[in-house]
Amino acid sequence: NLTPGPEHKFTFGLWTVGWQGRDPFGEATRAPLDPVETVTKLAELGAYGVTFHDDDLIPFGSSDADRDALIKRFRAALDTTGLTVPMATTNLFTHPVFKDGGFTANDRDVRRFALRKTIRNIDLAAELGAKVYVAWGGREGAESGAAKDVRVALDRFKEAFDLLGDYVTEKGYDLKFAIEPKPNEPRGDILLPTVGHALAFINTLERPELVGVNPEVGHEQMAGLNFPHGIAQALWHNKLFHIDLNGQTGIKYDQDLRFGAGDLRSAFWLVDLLESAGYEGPRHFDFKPPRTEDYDGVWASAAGCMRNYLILKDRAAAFRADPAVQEALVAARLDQLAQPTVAEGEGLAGLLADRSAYEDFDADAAAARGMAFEQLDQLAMEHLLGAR
Ligand code: 3MF
Ligand code: MG
Ligand code: MG
Ligand code: MG
Repeated sequence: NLTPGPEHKFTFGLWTVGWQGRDPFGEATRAPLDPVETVTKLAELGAYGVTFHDDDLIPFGSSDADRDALIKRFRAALDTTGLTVPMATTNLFTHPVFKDGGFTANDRDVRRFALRKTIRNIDLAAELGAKVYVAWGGREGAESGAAKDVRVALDRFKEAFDLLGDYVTEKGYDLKFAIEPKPNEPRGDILLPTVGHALAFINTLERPELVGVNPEVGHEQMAGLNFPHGIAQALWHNKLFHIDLNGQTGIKYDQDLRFGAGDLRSAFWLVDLLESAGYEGPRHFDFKPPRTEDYDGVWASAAGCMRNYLILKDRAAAFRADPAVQEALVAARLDQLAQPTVAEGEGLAGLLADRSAYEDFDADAAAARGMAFEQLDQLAMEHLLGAR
């Protein structure tokens, strides 16, 4: 079934299909998109939900009356279409006031403003039923050494998440936070640059259970990392609270290609992982339809994200169901990897007493065993290419 529907939990940011194509070298190539039109169109295409930064829905500096009116017509569109809002986030990067960051700006008044701006949108997120609040610290970073005392900035970063955790707890909101790592762009270097950095940081918080990660395909690949490996570790820590799906071809600027474009093999292993691990969160697309496209191209690109996910899901299921693959997995000894190295009951003493583990172990014979990984990987390739 390659037709997207709400059961697939596909979601899109207002800022994705709404990207007007402004880049560092060129002006917008598309007219602004009304959030109500986005909601209507995404519902038609089979999406489950829509996500937004505060400023995507309510332009920065709007009056309270304008804000209320904008929220009201957005809500009406959600009610009409049945689209949900599973996640919301804060824009702490566009306005020049955030040029040195939000939660870790050197200027204390800017940090206090960033917290208040976030809290205001958290109230709206909770009202709209969001379960996850994403925090991408795009401007939390530096271009030069002495400009940012990173250890002190991390104190401020922790302070911010501790305060936000206090806030949602006091309010009784059923809302968790997801930190979105990115190595660079727009800052020369961004704090919490990868999934691993973010996971370690979360352990220092007062309420670590409230905070997980929102990894983005392209962001990890910009750092040359294996995205499915990062996702596997986030899942292993029970910290995959949300995900940003898109496409990227290697270490370069943040391309935000439609999902499935870019590194296709990595996308295949990612879908295989999400589906076999039972990830239940939204499949959220954070992509940018290239600025070459008009609105027909934008909607074709959005539809392509969902269709590519479903095609890959189908290919991954066929791969897992193939008896030849199951044999190849055994030949590659995945079943052995699943066994504890020291058996239960055997204990450390058993290992130390086992002469076959060391004194009589034939390292050369073990070294001579092939791992049979190439046969296994070729089967995956053939499933991915539709040759099996
Ligand atoms: C930038 C991003 C962001 C985040 C968003 C939080 C503008 O590279 O990926 O998109 O995803 O701010 O959801
Ligand atoms: Mg991004
Ligand atoms: Mg990106
Ligand atoms: Mg993102």
